[in-house]
Amino acid sequence: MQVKTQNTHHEDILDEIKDGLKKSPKRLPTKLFYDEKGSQLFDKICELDEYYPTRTELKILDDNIEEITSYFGDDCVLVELGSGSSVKIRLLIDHLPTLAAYVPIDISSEHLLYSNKCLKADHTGLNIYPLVADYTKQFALPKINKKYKNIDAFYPGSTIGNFTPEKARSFLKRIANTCGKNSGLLIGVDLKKEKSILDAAYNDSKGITAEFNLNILNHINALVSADFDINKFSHRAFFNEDVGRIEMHLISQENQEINIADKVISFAKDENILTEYSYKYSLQDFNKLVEGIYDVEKIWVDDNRLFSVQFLRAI
Ligand code: AVI
Repeated sequence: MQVKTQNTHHEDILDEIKDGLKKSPKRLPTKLFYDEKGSQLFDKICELDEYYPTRTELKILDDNIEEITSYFGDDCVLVELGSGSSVKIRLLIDHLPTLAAYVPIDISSEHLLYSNKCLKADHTGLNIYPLVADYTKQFALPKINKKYKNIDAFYPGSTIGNFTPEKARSFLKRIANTCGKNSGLLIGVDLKKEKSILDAAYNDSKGITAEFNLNILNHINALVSADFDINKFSHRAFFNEDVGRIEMHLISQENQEINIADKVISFAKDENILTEYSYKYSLQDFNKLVEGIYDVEKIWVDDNRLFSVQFLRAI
């Protein structure tokens, strides 16, 4: 299996961190949640009783897989944006018997190689073209040495919600351009719902989401030799109904100064750092978001209308 690498040259993460901490309110790049520990904590979040998105999306896929895969058509190339969802991708691949090629894209080469080794073992004839790339930036698909009819992408988990709507639109435009006119996009989109359900999903009783949020500080300590003490910050997450998003923050428990490389950054007691947005959409909101880029061909939802899986077609 040949692995291609693109666009992952290290932009200066230190500058990104310092720039974010100069803003008011302070903020940190959401992508820094996912070091090894953070990825393990995220896997645990996906299994929590309160965190409904993962199991709900999987059930929607499982219950409707025949109909869902009929939208992909024969001899397609399946592009997976972020290849962390091996159960879901296996379900798709098992129901796409004429699949021409599978292109998993992930920023982590270890992750990509490991999950594809497992997949290859069960699907010996499958043409896999792993691509190490940051799919949130411009990338080019690898050259596929097999005839195919269409390209269809898969973007599960409602990760689209972690972009602001403006950035989500530019991201979707880029994916539609890269995969081409008439390409499909099967996407998971978390829906607006009662505030209490959303608040609980990001404030679980075992404190795993709090640990996940605080871990960003340990990751930064290791990355850029900073000296955050996670015991001096606390987790705060809530659904902001006015703007339709979960906001995750870290709250400074006291007045403190943090060294980050050659800089000293002051935090006042109760000052917050924004670490993540997770936008929730109504079906109408999401239709509006993709307008002019994709047509929404089909929407599947669960019985409680918590989550949606949508098949979009690039215009
Ligand atoms: C990855 N992403 C879709 C998750 C979400 O729900 O926005 C990340 C997450 N943050 C806290 N819990 C889960």
